[in-house]
Formats: sequence, structure tokens, C-alpha cells
Amino acid sequence: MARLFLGLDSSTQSLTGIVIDLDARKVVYEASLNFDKTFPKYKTYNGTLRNSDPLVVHSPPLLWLDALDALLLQMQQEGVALGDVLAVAGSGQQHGSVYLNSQAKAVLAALNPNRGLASQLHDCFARPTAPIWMDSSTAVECNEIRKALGGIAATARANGSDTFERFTGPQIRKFFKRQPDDYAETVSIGLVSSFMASVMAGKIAPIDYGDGAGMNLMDIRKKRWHPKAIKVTAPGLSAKLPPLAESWHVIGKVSPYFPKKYGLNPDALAVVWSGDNPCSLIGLGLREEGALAISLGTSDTYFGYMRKLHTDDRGEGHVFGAPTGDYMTLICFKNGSLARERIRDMYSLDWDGFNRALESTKPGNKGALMLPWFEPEIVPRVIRPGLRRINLDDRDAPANCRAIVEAQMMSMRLHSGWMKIKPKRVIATGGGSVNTTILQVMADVMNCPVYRLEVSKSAALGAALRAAHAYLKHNKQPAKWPDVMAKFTDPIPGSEVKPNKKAVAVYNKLIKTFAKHEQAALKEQASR
Ligand code: XUL
Repeated sequence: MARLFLGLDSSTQSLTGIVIDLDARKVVYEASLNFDKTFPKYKTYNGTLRNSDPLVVHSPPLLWLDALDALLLQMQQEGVALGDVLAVAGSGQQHGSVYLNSQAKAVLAALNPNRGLASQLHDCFARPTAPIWMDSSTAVECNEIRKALGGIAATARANGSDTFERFTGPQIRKFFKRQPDDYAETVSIGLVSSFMASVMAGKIAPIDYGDGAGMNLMDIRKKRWHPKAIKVTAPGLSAKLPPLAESWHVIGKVSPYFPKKYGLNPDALAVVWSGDNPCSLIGLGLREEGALAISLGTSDTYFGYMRKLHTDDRGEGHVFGAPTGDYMTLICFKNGSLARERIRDMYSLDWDGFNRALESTKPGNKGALMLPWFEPEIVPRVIRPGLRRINLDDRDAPANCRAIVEAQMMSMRLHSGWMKIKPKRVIATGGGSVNTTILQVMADVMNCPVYRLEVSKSAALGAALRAAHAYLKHNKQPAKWPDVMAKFTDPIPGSEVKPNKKAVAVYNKLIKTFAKHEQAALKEQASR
């Protein structure tokens, strides 16, 4: 019998399932259900509900449950050997929170296979919608909590991040302030990850240290709930939070609902779920210091493995728990692909034209620089957006194409300095990673080789690998991460982009000038 493991990824826009065969070292099944397309009745837009206040972004948890039923049904119909699955783990979009009432526990414990999950859990919510990571409506609460914890650096040292609007603690505080009665009715607050794990296990699941660190509620050093953070967030909160656990924690066997309904192995272990970024860390094979990933998406993210804990006193970056039991870091740069597209479109180019333009110029761009803050930027904190050019002619298309890519890469290097980790290899992911011209600038600025991987669904793959790891550990079998990951996370052969020594030297110098201009621009916005 093959040893199969199921990884699920409940992301903002879709639910993905990946099944791996641990002995064959292969992904044997992969499928995704897009929320908007598959479940139009929820009227979501990119998985989220429209709100009259653009800062408020919620999603309906019932939709995630319908998707879970639909995906498992599809797997059963397509002949996936669900009876051979030994463990299930999952990944959830980070920070989103789910508020359950007093009925939830009993309903979870007695899920009826003759009915759907959504209809059974329909009345179990103290708050029918879940604020998700795209919500930025809690600036007031962020300030209140940050102040109570002693400012930016103290907050980041206490729980791995400064307060952020999307983080769960500020979201809970806002809920308590605006809807005190509903807050009082809330018996259990979980994350997207722990809520989905609760359904899989048929009981309230713990929150793992990876996702728990994205709440502004967890002591990042001691890996337990932070008493002061909890106290200043909302009264009675401690009793509403589930326990915290390691990422390989086994909650129990899967709820009988799934074996009875879809033929899932009744002995399959239900493993805790984690956040999508901690799961991606595993799915990309990042398990040693210096291994990092740069995701070139709508926003760009820079994340990597961290052995020894360092936090960012400037409060720009985050530290989460890693599924290996160590730490991971993450920095989110708002002006990613959309900013690159703005420049591309400004000069009426397609991507080929953009690349040719980039290639026709030299590393360092003859000292021409750009600060591409089209949108308010998260890192560094830019509240007055705007494109700034330094020694850069706005009529020179090639120089502008080079300037934006160099600026983005230098900003990543500059603002990851607090991690005290020298990059050794970068895995490039996200839509923009197919662009090898951009990857060359990345390799040159970071001064290390850049690779790409085969599997694009790194969070779901990471969840499946976590399921395998937890199963092996649970059964007291060797469970070293490099062995668990072997072959699944190998780079695409021939995808290596090596740093060019001459260019590296140029950027080592240029980054100092870039930092000076960035500082000046930030100072100028503060003085206005
Ligand atoms: C990380 C974050 C996003 C979500 C996306 O802090 O907010 O990456 O996890 O799902």
C-alpha cells in the first residue's frame, strides 16, 4: 500500500489539495477549486465579500466548508486512493479569524455524513464572516495595543511583529469594541488554519506556532500566549483562545464524517494546520539558514528560515514560527508586480520589451535610481505614495525598466538586514519568477544563486509534507526534514541563475547611495 499524505490549502481565492506518495517521492494528485467560480451563491470577489468601507475585507467561512466538501467529492470521483491517506494537514491564509459560539463544539463532534458541512455549521458562528489578511480597518486598535505594549520595538520583541491592521489581535479588539454582545457570545476564536483543522478533526484544534505568531498575541520567545498582549486586546480573551502547539501536533484521527462520506482512511491522522507562509517555507525546501524565497506577486514577499531569533526593532518585518520548530521571517513589499507593470505600461512595452530594455542597460544603471512607491508602501513605511526618480531621465525607457527592478531588489536587501542572515540561495516564486532577466538582478543584488521549483502550489505541498513529517514523528520513525523533503523540493534542473561578480561589486556600492536617497525621501514625507 502506498503511503499517501494529503495537504490542503485554504487560501484567499481557492482551496487546493495535493496528495503525495512518500515512497515514490511524487505528487500524485493536485486540484484547486476557485471560490468565485465554483460557488457564485456567496457573491465573493476574489474570495472576499464587498463592503461599503474599502478598508473592511471579510470572507464567509461557510464557503470554505462548501469547498472542502466539493474538493473531497471531486477527489473521490476521480479515483484518488483516499483510503491510503495516512495523515492530513493544511495551510490557511494567515491572520484571518473565525468566531464560534457555544454550539460549535457539539456540532463538530457529531458531523453527519448525510448532510453538508456548511449546513451543519451554519448556526455555529458568533460572527458570520471572517476578517482576513486584506482587511486594514484596525489602525486605531493597532495604536492602542502597540502603546500598551510599549511602542514598536517592544511590541516586535514581544510577539515577533509590530501591530499590523491585518493581524488577529487588533481585529479581535475592534470586534470587542464594536460588537460587544457578539464578542460575549464567542466561545472560541480560531484562525482560518485552526478552524479548518477543527472541522477535519471534529473538535476545536490548536493553533500552531507558525500561524499563532501572526496574531500579535503570542510570546515569540516562549511560544505561549502573551499574557499582557491578551489582556490589552480584549477582556476574557484568554478563555476564548485554543491552545498553541507545534506544527507536527496530531489532533487525533480525522472526523468519521470524512471516511463515511468520501472513503478517507478512518485511521488517518488529523494534523494541525499552519499559515500559508510557514507551509510554503516547507514546500519550497527552505530548512537551513540563508535559504530564502522571494515571491514576485501582486505584492513581493521576502521570506526565509531563521534559526536564532532576531526581531525587527523598526517593526517592518515579521517573525513567525517555522514548521521545523525554529523560526521564519517575512517581509511584505506592497509595490511588487503592479509597480513593475506600471513602468512597463508607462513605456508601452510588453514583458519581452521590458526584458530587452532591462538587458540593454548595465548593472548600476549609471547611478540612476528610482523609489517606485506607486501605492502607500509597507516596507519602508510610506504614507505619501509617489514615484520618485533620482538622476533618472523619465524619457529613457530602458533606464526606467532597470531602475524599478534594481530598486525593488536593493530595498529587499536593505530591509532584511535586521535578520542578520546572509543569503545563500534564493528560490524565486510567484508570477514574476518566470522572468529570468529580473532573476539576474536578484542574484546580483543578493549575491547568491537563484533557483526555481517545479511545484507552484508550495503551500499545499508544504502542508502535505508536514502531514508526512507529523505521521513519521507520531509513529516514532525517522522524520528528519531533509529526508522528508528530498526530491519534492528540488530546483528545476538548469534553473540556476548565478550572481555575476562584477555586478555584485556594483550593487554593494550602490546600495549605500540608494539607502541615503530612501532615507531622505522618508524624512521629507515625515516633515510635510
Ligand atoms: C502574510 C500575509 C499574506 C497571507 C496571504 O503576513 O498577510 O501572505 O498569508 O494568504
